[in-house]
Amino acid sequence: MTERIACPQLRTRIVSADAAASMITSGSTVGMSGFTGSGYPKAVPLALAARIEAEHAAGRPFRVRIWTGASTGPELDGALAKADGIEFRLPYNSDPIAREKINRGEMEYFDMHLSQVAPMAWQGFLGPLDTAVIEVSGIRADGSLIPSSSIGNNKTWLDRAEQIILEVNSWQNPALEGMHDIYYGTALPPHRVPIPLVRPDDRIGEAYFRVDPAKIVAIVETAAPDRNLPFAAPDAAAHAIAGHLIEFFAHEVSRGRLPASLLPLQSGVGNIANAVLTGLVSGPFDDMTSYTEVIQDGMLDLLDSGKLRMASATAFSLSPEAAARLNADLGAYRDRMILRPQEISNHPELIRRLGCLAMNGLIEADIYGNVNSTHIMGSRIQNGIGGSGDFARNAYVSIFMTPSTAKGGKISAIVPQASHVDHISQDVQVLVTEQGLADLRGLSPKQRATLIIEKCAHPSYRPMLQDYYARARLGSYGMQSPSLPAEALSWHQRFIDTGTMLI
Ligand code: 0RQ
Repeated sequence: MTERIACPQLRTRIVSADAAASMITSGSTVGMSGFTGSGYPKAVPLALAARIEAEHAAGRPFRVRIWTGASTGPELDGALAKADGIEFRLPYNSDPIAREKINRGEMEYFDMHLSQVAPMAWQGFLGPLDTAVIEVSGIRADGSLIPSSSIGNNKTWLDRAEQIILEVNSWQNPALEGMHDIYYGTALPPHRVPIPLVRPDDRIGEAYFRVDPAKIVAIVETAAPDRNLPFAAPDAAAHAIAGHLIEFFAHEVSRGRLPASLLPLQSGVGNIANAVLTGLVSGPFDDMTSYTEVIQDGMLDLLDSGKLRMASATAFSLSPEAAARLNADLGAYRDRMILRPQEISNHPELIRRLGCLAMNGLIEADIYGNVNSTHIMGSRIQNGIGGSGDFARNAYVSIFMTPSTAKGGKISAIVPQASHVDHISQDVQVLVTEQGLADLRGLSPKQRATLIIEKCAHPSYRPMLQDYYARARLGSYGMQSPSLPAEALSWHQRFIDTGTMLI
């Protein structure tokens, strides 16, 4: 296993996970690798959680502040949250135990645009970073690091941290080497220059992380798999949404508003986004590219079908089956995939230049097309905004999609007023449910409302929305975006009180 560590000087720093965890102090800030269940450290966080539990049992407080790329796995967020060891978390969480702590008010959570994490850390807005805990797939003879299955904010954590703990994971496929593109040209204003990427397949950086070896205080060897959750098999709603979208793209091509191979695809997290990618396998578009945040199962299907020429992202987000498929034949995919730092995969400058087609999931949208991606009933966090804002605001076409109802029909995804807004109506150009697609480009709020209710709402809620909107048009204080403030959130209150939005 030690053959993964080709630098003799660094081999002397191999220690146990417990020894490495003992170097992390209570109250400190720890920047960990990890992005959607890929490339997160798997041994040190577990050892840290055990240490925290022991400290708590002895009556001593011990909590840390955790920064990552995005979500991670149960060994990191799950274990540390269970140990009540996370005082503060950024920038994204989807772990159920951590989610519960956050929603009980027991953990502070800064849910932020993923492209902004590294710049904000450099700007000094987030405070100092004490320790970096980074999974890599190997260490080269010159001490540079071979990244693993996600890049996320690792470059920034390695550069900014006072001390570094590395996990060298021999489970990671050695064929990952060379797939990464680490761009070292970012700077703070007034020294920023254009990022020299003009096509999704451009390589603008290096295949390895640079690191100051003097900062590496511990190296832990592991052989544990990434743990991503399986995707749900696409249901009828997902198929219908995919169908509407493919029809929309074909229409845009026929009108000369999109090239025949479309523009670089960005596909968000979740089951629906994954199903849409799978749907494109049987669509009419060839030679597609993707400039996105994660490579999920559907993206792999598209690559396999030959319809997708290449994919650029910051991480893999694959079900265990798809991860096995990729690992069995990684060499064959290698030249068609690039993993980059998340400040580059999600960079507004690049998304705008490339003209990405952004497709993201949502929790609810209101009749004007304001989108809530994060908060259930306005107060309970589901996951976080993730990269959806980076892409939505800067996309060539910004698309949001959802089943028209949730929780077996008890919740309408189209509501009079969103209970929380992540994406303002100006950043939402197309809204799709299984009922239909509303092309909102160039429409005023009242035109949008009519179309969204007609095309996207579920038949059991459509008459209720029509009734609300008709009364709002009669009784509203202003007529630009008619609303009845006392009633606008009553659907949510009804759900909280009775368990359904239906009357
Ligand atoms: O809850 O698991 O308890 O049943 O939310 O919902 O329908 O499975 O949808 O997996 O596509 O996720 C917005 C959460 C959609 C996701 C969201 C409940 C529902 C279920 C999941 P259960 P579905 P998806 C980065 C892109 C923000 C981050 C982002 C997300 C659970 O897309 O996190 O966009 N987005 N990143 O029951 C109450 C509602 C609900 C609701 C859904 N209205 N009320 N519960 N749920 N709607 C960019 C990249 O490139 C990756």
